[in-house]
Amino acid sequence: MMPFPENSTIDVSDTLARDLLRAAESLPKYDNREFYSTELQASVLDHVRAATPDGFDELIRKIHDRIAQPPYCALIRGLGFDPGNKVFVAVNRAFGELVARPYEKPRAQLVHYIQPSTDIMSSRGGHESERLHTDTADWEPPVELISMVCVRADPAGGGRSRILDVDSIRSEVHEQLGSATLQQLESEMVPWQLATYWGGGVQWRTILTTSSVCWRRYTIDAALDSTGAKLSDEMLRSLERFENVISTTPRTLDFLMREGELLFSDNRRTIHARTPIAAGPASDRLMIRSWIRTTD
Ligand SMILES: O=C(O)CCC(=O)C(=O)O
Ligand SMILES: [Fe+2]
Repeated sequence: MMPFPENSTIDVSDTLARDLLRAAESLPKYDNREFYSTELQASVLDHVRAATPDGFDELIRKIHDRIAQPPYCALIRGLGFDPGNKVFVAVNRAFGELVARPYEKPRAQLVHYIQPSTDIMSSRGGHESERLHTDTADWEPPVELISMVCVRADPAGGGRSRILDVDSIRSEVHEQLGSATLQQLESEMVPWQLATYWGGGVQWRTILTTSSVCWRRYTIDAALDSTGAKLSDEMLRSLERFENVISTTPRTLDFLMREGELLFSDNRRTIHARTPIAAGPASDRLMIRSWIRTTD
């Protein structure tokens, strides 16, 4: 596997980090629930940005540039984060509206707290987050952008981040499975079970396009179960082989996020996972994530 590419990382100066943190800390404390308001998100953005508009805008522009190029993600080092998540919300809101499933503690909040104790087990073994996937594959359309900050890494070095981009996926599928399978995955639609809080139902879409990927086997299986819809044996075989290719390719990025590092990834052009955490709920690993609906 490959390390995170150095040219997709961004280092923030101490001065910029300090100015943004100070501006965020001068705001009142907001409850996580209040951040569902996109107006509040925008006012936090305006306030934090106002501390140093040029520095802030340059940082956002750099992140934008990195996400637009393969491997469609960016790792930002050196930012300082407040416990009330206002720096996090401000930086994220510069890209669009922060969105989440309806409020429900402990897992569903506008700013998501990802901890081993609330991980979802996979019926196929391990945890769902350990398989490469698209986030919100059960939304139509799935969110465009994911942002995640590491508050505490797993002390034992588990929970390494993995990212695989669509260009690498397409090349691997082409090389390992051939052009007919690549074409099949671009043209044959599969059903996706939509979340009950969006009214349920099923959306049909392809796994690949020339510039995007959507993958979460669990969501496809749920749709097949709920509708009784059938895919051809050939397509089912292609899905197995696809999963095998993506889970074994050496093109996957593999890296450990450290405290204070912020990762942005394009949820349409990458799939991601994390490695297992041996101590399970006993690990105090904490990641904070948000989903961003962009307008581009
Ligand atoms: O824990 C992580 O690093 C990522 C988890 C994840 O991908 C998810 O919960 O969707
Ligand atoms: Fe995820």
